[in-house]
Amino acid sequence: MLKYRFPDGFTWGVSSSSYQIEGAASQDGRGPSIWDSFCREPNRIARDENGSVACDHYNRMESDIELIAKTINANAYRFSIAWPRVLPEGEGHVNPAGIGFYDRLVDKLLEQGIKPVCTCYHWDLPLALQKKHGGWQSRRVAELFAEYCEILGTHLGDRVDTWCTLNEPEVVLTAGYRTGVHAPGLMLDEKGVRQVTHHLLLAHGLGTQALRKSITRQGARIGLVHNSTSYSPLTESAEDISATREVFHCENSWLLSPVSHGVYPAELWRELDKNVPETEDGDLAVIATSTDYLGINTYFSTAMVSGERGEIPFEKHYPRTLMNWPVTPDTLYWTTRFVHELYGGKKPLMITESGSAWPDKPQSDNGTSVVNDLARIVYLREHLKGIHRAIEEGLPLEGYFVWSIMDNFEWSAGYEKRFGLIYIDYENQKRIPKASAEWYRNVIKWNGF
Ligand code: IFM
Repeated sequence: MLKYRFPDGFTWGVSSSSYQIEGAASQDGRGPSIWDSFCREPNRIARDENGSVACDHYNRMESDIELIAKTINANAYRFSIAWPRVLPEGEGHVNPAGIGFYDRLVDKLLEQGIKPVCTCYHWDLPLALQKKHGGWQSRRVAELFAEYCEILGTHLGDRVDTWCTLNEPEVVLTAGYRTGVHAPGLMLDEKGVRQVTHHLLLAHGLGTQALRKSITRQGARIGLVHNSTSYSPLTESAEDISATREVFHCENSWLLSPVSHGVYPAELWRELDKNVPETEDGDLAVIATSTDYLGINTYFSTAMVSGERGEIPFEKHYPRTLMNWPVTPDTLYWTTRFVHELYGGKKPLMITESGSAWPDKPQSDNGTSVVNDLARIVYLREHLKGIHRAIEEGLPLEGYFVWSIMDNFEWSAGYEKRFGLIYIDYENQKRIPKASAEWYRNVIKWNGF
């Protein structure tokens, strides 16, 4: 008997991204990305690791997809396209082998009965665009992103089920252009960072329009993937909920208000004063181009109460993952609820990433290697309860994607932080489905737990 039953047709997915798993960095005409060059700078990445081999997914794609189908039976797979694989210079010449890879990937997914969910940009900008234009500092790159999206739509738009324009613009601009801990490693001033923000939002709008124009599959959906800065009320008193909603809005509205309502928050604009970005007439209408769903990535939330105490220092009370992120399962319920109330309207929502890193290690069980990642199972189970509550209360949440299908290159943290449902032995590229893969497979099979 299931205690948590999900609606028929609920999307159970798994997620990945190109630079984190593909490897094959200079194979078949792929151009360099900003991450290839960033990883070569000493001390940028833990142990000076890089994604040039990663999970070698580029060369193992067919068997990887078969493994996903066999061991997890997910009904959707969210992957990203490496822009420099398709357009080695970021513009101009299309690399047939690059687009061919994604063509085969989409076909393979469909053959295995898995919906393709395609992210156009998950951070691996062609290096040529960084060198020539300064990356997202330039409005031109937003326009070139639209041209790239049109190429993707033209080649894959007859089969891809769901499109994500950008993955987590907030991380791109904060880590890439403010703190410099991600490629391209810049530390711009306030005005520079706001300009990058505006160009990313514009890229999302222009990319949406380009996809809309070029895709032919009936019912295909387009949306943005936003990583929410999440807050949950410590108690469910009306005061705590309303104080938390307010903080949530402050932290997320500068990206989601323009996308959902076509305005930058007036208060933020006032505070920015001379640091407001350069914009052109009509930009906000482009940014707010209608989309079909909103993707949310959330990993943890901060507990809030009303009144002077505000943010609660939860650190002491919660277990932490290997990322040192607190385990706060109610983030999924509250994030969904606040996004819906503040920005969603009737729009369907999907959790496009949720997951945890643990120090997973294979053990021998009668000669077979197994990975007993019980902490991940508990994490998933508790988080899915939040999703279930959101659906029970009528919030339009239609899908959930585990980050990640397999262990991978966790950006500046390198390979140590393992997020996967499938363990990767980087010495020999052996794949070992973890216990959590089997647990998730059963959730999918029963459509609940
Ligand atoms: O690995 C990342 C992913 O690329 C974007 N979202 C968060 C994940 C975990 O840090």
